Amino acid sequence: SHGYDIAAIQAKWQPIWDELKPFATDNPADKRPRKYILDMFPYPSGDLHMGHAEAYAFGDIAARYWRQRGFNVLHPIGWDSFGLPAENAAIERGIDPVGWTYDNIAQQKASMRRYGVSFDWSRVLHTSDPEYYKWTQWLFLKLYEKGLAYRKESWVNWDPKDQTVLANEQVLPDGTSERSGAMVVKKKLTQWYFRITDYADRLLDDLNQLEGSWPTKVLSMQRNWIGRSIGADVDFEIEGRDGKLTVFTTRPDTLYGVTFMVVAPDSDLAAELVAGSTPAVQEAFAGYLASAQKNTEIERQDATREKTGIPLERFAINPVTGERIPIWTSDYVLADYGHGAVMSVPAHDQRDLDFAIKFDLPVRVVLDVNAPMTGSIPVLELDENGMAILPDDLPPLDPRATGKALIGDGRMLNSGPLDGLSKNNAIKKVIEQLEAAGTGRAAKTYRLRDWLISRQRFWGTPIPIIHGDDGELMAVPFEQLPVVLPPTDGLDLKPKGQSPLAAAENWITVPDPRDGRPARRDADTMDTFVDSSWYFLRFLSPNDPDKAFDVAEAEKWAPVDQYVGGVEHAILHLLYARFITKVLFDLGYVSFTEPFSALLNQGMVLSEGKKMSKRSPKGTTFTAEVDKYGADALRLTLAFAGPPEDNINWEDVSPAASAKFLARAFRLAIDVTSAPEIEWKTGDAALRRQTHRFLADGPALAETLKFNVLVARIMELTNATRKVIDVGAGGGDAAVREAVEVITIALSMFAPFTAEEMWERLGYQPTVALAGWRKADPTLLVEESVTAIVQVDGKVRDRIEVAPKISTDALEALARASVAVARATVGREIVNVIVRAPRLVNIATKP
Ligand code: ANZ
Repeated sequence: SHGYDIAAIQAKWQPIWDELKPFATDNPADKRPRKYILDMFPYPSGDLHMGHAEAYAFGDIAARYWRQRGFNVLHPIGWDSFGLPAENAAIERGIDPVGWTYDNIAQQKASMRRYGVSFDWSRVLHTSDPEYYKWTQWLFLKLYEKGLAYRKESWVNWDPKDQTVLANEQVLPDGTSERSGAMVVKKKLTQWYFRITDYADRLLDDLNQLEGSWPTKVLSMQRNWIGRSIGADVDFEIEGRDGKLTVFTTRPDTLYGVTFMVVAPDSDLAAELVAGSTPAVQEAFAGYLASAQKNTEIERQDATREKTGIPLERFAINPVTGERIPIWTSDYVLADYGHGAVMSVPAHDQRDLDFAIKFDLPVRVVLDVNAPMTGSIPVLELDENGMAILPDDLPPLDPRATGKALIGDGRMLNSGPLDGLSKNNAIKKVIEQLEAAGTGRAAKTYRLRDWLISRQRFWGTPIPIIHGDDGELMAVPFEQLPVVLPPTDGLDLKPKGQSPLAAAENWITVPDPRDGRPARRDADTMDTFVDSSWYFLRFLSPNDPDKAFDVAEAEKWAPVDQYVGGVEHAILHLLYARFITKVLFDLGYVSFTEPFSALLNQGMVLSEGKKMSKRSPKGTTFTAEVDKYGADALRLTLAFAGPPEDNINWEDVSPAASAKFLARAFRLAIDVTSAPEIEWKTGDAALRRQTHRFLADGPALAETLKFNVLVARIMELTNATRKVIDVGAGGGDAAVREAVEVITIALSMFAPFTAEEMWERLGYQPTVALAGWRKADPTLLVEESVTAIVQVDGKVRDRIEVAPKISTDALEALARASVAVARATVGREIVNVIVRAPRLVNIATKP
């Protein structure tokens, strides 16, 4: 039929692709160069939504582009299928999380196939399959062996609704759980951690490698999250105690201005200092700690909050002045940053100043910020030391009176040997002085904390550890992996503060590997971010029963050349995957240190200003749109809407217009194949030039992810081709056929079903996906053209667009090939041709 019936076309081609397997990547003899294009794998919560449709469209465009360029492209998909939504659905509806999960996977898979995504379906993985999580457990044990997985007791974020701990990364700035929305509280628990802080410097420094190929915003979010501060650790003696009080400071230059110390109320140090203090202090402290813990970390860091605190009636000794300094506690100091304690310099730190004013503590200025450094304000007169002579009318340095701490550079004062130095020189000098005395040292501190990976939930990877009855921790022997989850029947999955696995008696009790006496499995499961921290490697040998991934395959394919996914993963997932990659590098399993060479964060699809979800207004869901307009029109709409990183307002785009355009493109193929054969073959020169310009420009547009511009160029070429057909050349013109073939190949990236059908109509075997991007003919790529006039016996018969540098011979050939010239010379003999390239051809004839 000549009609464009997208439903029929979709139904026809997916089974053919299944049979031909053009997207499979398992042929070891394949000599093509490789590309690894990866979409972030989905969580199986119901059917695909518009956000998926967008992300998978972009990943697929990239994958299909590189195939057209002759690459062997690995484009796999799997499911991040452990996690709370399955468990919560199971609890709410009394169903099995396993069934819920795999039903949703089946539905999403069917939708992806309907959408025509060129995944290699032989490499599918699910993180909840024992064949997969066996290797997540292996990874855990590797970290454990290296000392990178450890248990510690500390205050953790507790989600009272989901009854589980959360990583810091999962607590939103307003103090609520990213998952449940409940206000997160603090709870003291013994939990498993991964020592990601050991990798803080590398995680930070290696971001430089990604500059230009990751979004700037993501790079800066990663940098801020790691948050490196450079300064010094300073040790203060404590009266009546052996150990020292060490503080981290970015401003060791202000050491002579310390007038009090503050320890975090929820730190071990505070508890210890209080234990050695008076009963009155102990009582006051208990009350203060309880009230402090009601505040979130975010609130505690809010500099504008009214300061609170109590004195501990304990004293520290300043290592450079020997002064006796009172120790206070206040919740503006955080327990798990630096050493959980600060040396307070109220003259030069706003929080310390607010605290000093509130509790009437002394303020001592040690840096004259009125004193401009030599050369910085040239209008001032300098003294014989090169220092500025200050005018008398400058405001006095009195932060207590102004309420404003003195921030900024200047000249040190009241600071013994540091007097007269600039801030930076004072920092250097005081660190030298402390290091010489053994009371301090240069130090760095990070905002990044170790990664808390235990979860008190059922639907996750069991932690492969056995607890002996003497408290000994033992790795589950490798041969016993995977530690498979028990069946859910009979298990109460309701959150109760400890893992439901603890109640699975037959499962939890195991023989002690040392002596066979009864021991217990660890009842917690791992954060699902552990599952997704290494999945991109499992795709390389997804069915290998003997190892997590094949090192040789990793050499061939990894790292990922183009990663595509949402900006919501800008911190968590990417940071963890980067960390695990570095650990695997150190263990010798991979030869690269960054997993994702390039990253695209697609924008959001919005409807009426809100993120489109499964429950979007007007019934616009993924499935409804595909039903209505077809997969190709939906893909094209998303690609054409704007730059891929921009948000799309669904009200501003038109899948109906996309469908119409595809029908127009399709009609070109029909016109080409149904046109009568014509003799002349050179074809419309202007169209050829436009086609080859398109071929020349397309790759750069695709490689810089300017997919919307590429679509616009396809539309342009389609319109130009239509015009040439309609003004008379018809579909038989050689330039028209060439253009239509090029359009079809380009369209295969965006509208694979339609393009496949066009390709077949044009007389080719499937699949257009491997047709290959054609080479542009450089002679047709001249920037501008000039119009050559062709005269026959003095009469203008044709005008042709030609390259300004066209040769005499080429111009003569074009003129002789002109349909108009042919008509004008019917039955006559050409006796002379004069060519003045590029402007004129004069043909003389006689009967
Ligand atoms: C003395 C000082 C004097 C400081 C001065 C600043 C200005 P960033 O840059 O964020 O790393 N600090 C250290 N540990 C802390 C904790 N656990 N909770 C709250 N604050 C803490 O901040 C480093 C500075 O934050 C450190 O330098 C310390 O105060 C404070 F004029 O030490 B400073």
